[in-house]
Amino acid sequence: VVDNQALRDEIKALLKAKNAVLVAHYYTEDAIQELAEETGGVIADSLEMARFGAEHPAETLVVAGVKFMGETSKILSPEKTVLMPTLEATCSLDIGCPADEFAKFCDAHPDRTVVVYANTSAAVKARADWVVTSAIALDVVQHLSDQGEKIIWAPDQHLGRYVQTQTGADVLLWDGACIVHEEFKAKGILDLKAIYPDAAVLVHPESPQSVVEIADVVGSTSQLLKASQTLENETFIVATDRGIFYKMKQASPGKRFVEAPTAGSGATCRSCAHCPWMALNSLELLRNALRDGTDEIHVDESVRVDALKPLQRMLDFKK
Ligand code: CIZ
Ligand code: SF4
Repeated sequence: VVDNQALRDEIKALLKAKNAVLVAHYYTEDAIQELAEETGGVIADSLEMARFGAEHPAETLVVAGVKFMGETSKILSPEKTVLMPTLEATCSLDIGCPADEFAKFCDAHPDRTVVVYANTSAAVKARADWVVTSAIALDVVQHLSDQGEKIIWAPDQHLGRYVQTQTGADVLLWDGACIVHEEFKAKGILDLKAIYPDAAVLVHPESPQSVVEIADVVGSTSQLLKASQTLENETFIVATDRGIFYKMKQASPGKRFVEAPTAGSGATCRSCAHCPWMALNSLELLRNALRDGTDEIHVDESVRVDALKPLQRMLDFKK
């Protein structure tokens, strides 16, 4: 489309003029992921987005994703300007874990180490001992459990239960959920397996336990992407946001990728998974933010300093 092309050209010129780089999540629309690729930015999960943004020399980071990802970038790179296509893009996990209530919960269990998922506000991270993403959650909790530590896990109860099951750690769960992954249904996936018996089932651990139990591979977006490349199967049933298909198809053009159903009522995918907040990111809003400097992320300095500690712990752990 000509209009789209003009918009893309405008964004490319603005990125150069503002010494900015585009950091896009796997769940954003194809056009945004393409643009990140074409302009020397990155398409990544939240862990790699944060790392990339912190290490890149650009003065401005444009973070296409949801708000906690922009905040994480700002926490790690306070000297950089962090823009987002829209600050309205949030996350049900972030919403479901208000900082004041969470602080009370932690205060009531002072003997527990506080581990929070990256999908939280800066203020919640500031109350934590550790921040983890799904790519690193098992390793960190195993490490803590091996040292005899008892844990508070927040906010995603499904990921928390998965981590608890896999590590045997003593985990107290907050009761949050991702509205996208929580909708995947084991029955719908099994119906699809009947059509594609050789398919591998790839599941993000924010999905319910019954879905995790029928997975061939459970992992973060980056781990599922890797599995889609390394496994020999021709067909993959994928239980995560369909935005990931852009990279999966690009990496393995000969393979078939099928969206895991969320309706549970049969093999036809009626309401396929796509995060409504990720979907708010558009080329147009991205252009506006870059052009006008709107939708800039600000994090209170005292919160930032406290949130940096558990985040840095995660980044150092992985090295
Ligand atoms: O579901 C999300 O928001 C994910 C997978 C975030 C991330 O860690 O990349
Ligand atoms: Fe949050 Fe789920 Fe959307 Fe990810 S997919 S940003 S966890 S609501």
